[in-house]
Amino acid sequence: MTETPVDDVRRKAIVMSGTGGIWQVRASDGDTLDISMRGRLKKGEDGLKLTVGDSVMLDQEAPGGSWAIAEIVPRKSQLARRMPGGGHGERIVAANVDQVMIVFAAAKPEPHVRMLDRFLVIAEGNALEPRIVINKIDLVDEDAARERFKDYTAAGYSLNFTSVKKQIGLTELHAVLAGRTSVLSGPSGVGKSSLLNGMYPGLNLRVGEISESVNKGRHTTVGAVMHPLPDDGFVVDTPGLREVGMWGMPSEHLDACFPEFRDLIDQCRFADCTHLIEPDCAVREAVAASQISSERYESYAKLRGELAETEKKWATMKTGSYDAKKRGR
Ligand SMILES: Nc1nc2c(ncn2[C@@H]2O[C@H](COP(=O)(O)OP(=O)(O)O)[C@@H](O)[C@H]2O)c(=O)[nH]1
Ligand SMILES: [Mg+2]
Ligand SMILES: [Zn+2]
Repeated sequence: MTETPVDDVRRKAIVMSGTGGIWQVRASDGDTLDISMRGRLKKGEDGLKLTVGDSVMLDQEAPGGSWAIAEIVPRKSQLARRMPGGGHGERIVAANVDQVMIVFAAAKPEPHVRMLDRFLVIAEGNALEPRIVINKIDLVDEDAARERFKDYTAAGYSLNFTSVKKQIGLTELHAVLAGRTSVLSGPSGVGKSSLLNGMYPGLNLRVGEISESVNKGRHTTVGAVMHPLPDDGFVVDTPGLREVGMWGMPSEHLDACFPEFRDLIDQCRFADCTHLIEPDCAVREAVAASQISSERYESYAKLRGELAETEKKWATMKTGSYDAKKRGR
């Protein structure tokens, strides 16, 4: 059963969690180790900072000695939190992610579609496939719940409707997670931990924790934790995902983050159409003809405004007036 190490002195592993320079990694033979990085890597000379989900090579300084992370294998994808100005302050939430599961409750707490759209844009902006999970359907009429989220089906998203309490949709969701690395996101209290426990009883995650709102600052520094699944997949639990911004995204890229807009963008009269005020805008025409949901369009308009605001602020900082203000304090 045990996989042979890559060679006598090197082993392949995946980073599961990490704090204060000590990383918990899972070797390909299933061993879990608490280890640190070789000094050379700590400085990030290859421009990569280690994060949960990273695939790494371990080695031993001397035969029989302790293992350390010697190399980070290039990522195939990542979920990043970006700050204005490109690389500035970029923080990677998780690496090698296959899909982002966005979990909302059908009720308790009431789903906010504006917030759902924000989560979708974060995933789209990172070129990751989002999927939507609507949990707690035992609290509402299932048909009404499907009707309520029909804009998302129309936009091309896959939805799973679940109830941990009544054991609805768990087998389907389980199949979606198997063999893949998924980031679980969504507001607190929607049942993310309950869903994972329902599908994988061995995980024993704490339910009903209000960690996210109470200890926000602390939890964002602690960061994401990855759990291995019995069927070869991984699930990343990220307490702070709500804080993961899309604020670094250039505002002109936002339209492409709404899949139902994509085919129309080229049909606007102006190549740089913002889809807010221009004449002959194919996106607004589609909204007027009810081919695009006006709710989704409202989300777009609101987020576009936010991104433009951030860009303006950032431009002011760059020109030095921000520094001048700071010195004046
Ligand atoms: N009625 C109902 N309650 C649920 C369901 N799933 C979770 N809950 C409850 O919702 C609360 C929050 O669940 P939790 O898993 O901690 O949510 P998380 O913050 O998203 O991880 C707990 O009291 C759960 O018992 C469900 O399908 N139906
Ligand atoms: Mg939880
Ligand atoms: Zn347009």
